[in-house]
Amino acid sequence: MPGLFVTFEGGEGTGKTTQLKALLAHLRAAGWDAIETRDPGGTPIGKQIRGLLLDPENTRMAAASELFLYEASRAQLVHEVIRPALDAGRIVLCDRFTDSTVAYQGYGRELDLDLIARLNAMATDGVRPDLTFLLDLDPEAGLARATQRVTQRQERHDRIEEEVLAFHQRVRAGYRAIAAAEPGRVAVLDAARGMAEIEGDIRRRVDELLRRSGRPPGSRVPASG
Ligand code: Z5A
Repeated sequence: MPGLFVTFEGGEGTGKTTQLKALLAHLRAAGWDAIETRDPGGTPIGKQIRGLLLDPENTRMAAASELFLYEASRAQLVHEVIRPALDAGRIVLCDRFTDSTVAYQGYGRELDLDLIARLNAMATDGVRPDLTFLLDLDPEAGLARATQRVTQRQERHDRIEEEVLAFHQRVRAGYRAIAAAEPGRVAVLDAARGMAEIEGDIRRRVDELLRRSGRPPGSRVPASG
């Protein structure tokens, strides 16, 4: 695919959204044709599915229902947003993607990892991230950040945030296993550091990837690797 696909992964409150937006601003300022999206969400259908998934009132949702809803939202996102943008040579920055399902439903809910791999393959239809930033943080610290934000905005924790600490610890272990299995794709970042330091690491990695591509800003990005 001619575009470049970069995903941001990690547990609650690790700073994914903050870092994605900072990279987007940096790339656009440098003249690159970059877009942002999120999984779940990112499409009108995906927004409706996201509402179902995160509603804290949905306490009786079965683990299999949860898995299929995440995959349904992702299939729509790939079909409607990600694949067309990559085909057009754009840079796509996505807040969460397939690794979230492996970490949350596979390691967190302890669903079958082979089944998840097959569903991810079906939902993405061959679209895979070129580069993934994994923001790694102790779940207690991440949940504390999320709680602070929820309190400031007078919101409620969502259904997944309300899971017990042991769940979030399994999710972190899952992410680390993914990174260990795919070190070429997944860059692990210590998310306990200051925002500016993390931002610098991300910029350097992406700028280097773009420089190696040899294209001037604003032009199409050739396939990586
Ligand atoms: N989920 C799943 O189970 N399966 C799947 O397949 C997928 C998802 C795709 C989606 O929520 C939920 O769905 C998620 C996983 C599950 N679980 N939950 N809940 P989401 O992605 O929309 O929400 P989130 O992951 O919970 O994001 P978040 O809490 O918004 O966290 P974040 O994006 O990583 O962080 P942030 O919004 O950038 O920052 C959080 C706060 O920390 C904010 O006040 C920042 O100012 C602050 N912050 C950020 N960086 C720093 C640093 N470095 N130092 C100090 N403070 C910081």
